[in-house]
Amino acid sequence: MAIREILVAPDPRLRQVSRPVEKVDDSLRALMDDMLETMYAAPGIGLAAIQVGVPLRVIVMDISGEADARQPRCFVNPEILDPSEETAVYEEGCLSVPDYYDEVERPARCRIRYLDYDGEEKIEDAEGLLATCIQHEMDHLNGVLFIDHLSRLKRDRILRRLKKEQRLAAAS
Ligand code: K1U
Ligand code: ZN
Repeated sequence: MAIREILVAPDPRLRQVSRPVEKVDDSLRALMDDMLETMYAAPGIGLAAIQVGVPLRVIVMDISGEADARQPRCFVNPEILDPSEETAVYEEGCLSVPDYYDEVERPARCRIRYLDYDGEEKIEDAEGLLATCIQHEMDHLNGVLFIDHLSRLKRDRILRRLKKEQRLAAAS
């Protein structure tokens, strides 16, 4: 297993639409293992493959909040079904938008259809943090960042700050 580099906005690779996985095999499981290790090290509660530069429809997640009782989860080719009319607001962060958190409103509940780590099809009802996190990660698979849900003023300010930090880091 290996910790991979996480892409930071405004890296244009984060704007790609990821392609479906054809087969859940050992090489995909190696990618998911690396993604989990990268997510735990960051630390974060979710990660989409495109955040480590791989444009495949793969998400890993652990929303347990338990460092000594991890509950890693993998979602391959996930689909969101039946998003609720009712919405919920959650203060989101993103490993590709470091050091910024803001409130985003999304459907409060949804159903998720996906393949798991072993390639088994699953259907699951999601609410609370699971619903928020899966929708945030699904956005990544479609080239969308959580800052796209904010005002243009806020988004431009964040992107300016990130560009400046990257300029300074490259110069040092
Ligand atoms: O970049 C990502 O997609 C990961 C992101 C997931 C997420 C967080 C909050 C709402 C929706 C989606 C993160 O994990 S940001 C870091 C974070 O939330 C966290 C870090 C350490 C402990 C607890 C939470
Ligand atoms: Zn994110």
